[in-house]
Amino acid sequence: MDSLSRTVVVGAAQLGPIQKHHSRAEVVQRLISLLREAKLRDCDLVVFPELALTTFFPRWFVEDITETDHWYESSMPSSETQPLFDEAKKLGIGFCLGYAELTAPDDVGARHRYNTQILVEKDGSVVAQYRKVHIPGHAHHEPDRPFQHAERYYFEPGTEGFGVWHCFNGLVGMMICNDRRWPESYREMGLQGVELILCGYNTPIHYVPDPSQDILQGFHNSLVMQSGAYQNGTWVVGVAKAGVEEGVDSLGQTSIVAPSGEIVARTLTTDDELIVASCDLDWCQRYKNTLFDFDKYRRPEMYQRITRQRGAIVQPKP
Ligand code: CDV
Repeated sequence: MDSLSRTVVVGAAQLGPIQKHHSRAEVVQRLISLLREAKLRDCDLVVFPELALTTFFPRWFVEDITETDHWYESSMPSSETQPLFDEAKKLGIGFCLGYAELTAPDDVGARHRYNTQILVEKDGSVVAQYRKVHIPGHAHHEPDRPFQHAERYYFEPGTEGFGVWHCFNGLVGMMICNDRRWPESYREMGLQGVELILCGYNTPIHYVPDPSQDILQGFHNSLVMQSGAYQNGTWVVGVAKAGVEEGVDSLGQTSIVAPSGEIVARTLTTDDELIVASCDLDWCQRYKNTLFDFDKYRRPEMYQRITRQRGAIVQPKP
């Protein structure tokens, strides 16, 4: 990382499947191997997928949610994840990690469950935590499905929105998986000047509510990240947990997308695989200061004008 050029060398560390019987210790060793490879390739920052410490457990439904507490992290780092933090600090590499978070009891004794990503600087300091806003899937058991996607049972939506943080010589934001399909995620960060968006995902190839979308999974993944990057003049790093996990085939195609909307690096496998790109954060200004000069060209006063007049804004579902 060069403070004059503002180039950040980013590693997107795709993971192959994590099966149910794989222990945290085994997974953390895989993450550490990827960190070491990233060091050899001069990375400043390594991005891991959504729920990178466990199998994608929302594919199973259980009546008593507390039986699933072992899939969640109640502290970060914990004794099991501390070796990852130690290794990253020793190597002088920052990282972004997705995991299931179980909070400490609040004022009324309730514990909350979030789909979370943490961002750690090269010196080991925690920059920020982001909690997934757009929670897909369903909240109740749907026995006719070949597999569940019960994220709405296992996670509450985050309430803190889409922040951006000064770190890695730039302005960095986070989102998680389904967030990447929503223009609002990028725009919220774009309006704050974001230059690098980090996103982990688990995307089953088979989309149960509409299987006609299965063949389009790769296309839609690229479509949303490329347009989000271009329309907001930002780098986007999308990192998959890929391959056949507990019988469910998931998309790879981990990608690093430039502010031009071009994919500059993409994985070739559905295994553990590191791709690397030198991300020049000053490249963002070429788009932010020209076609997408928000101050000059955006027309916020026009947006939602008609829908507000007609009272036709779609309200969030309870
Ligand atoms: N983990 C996810 O958020 N997955 C969704 C699937 C369910 C569509 C995704 O947007 O990839």
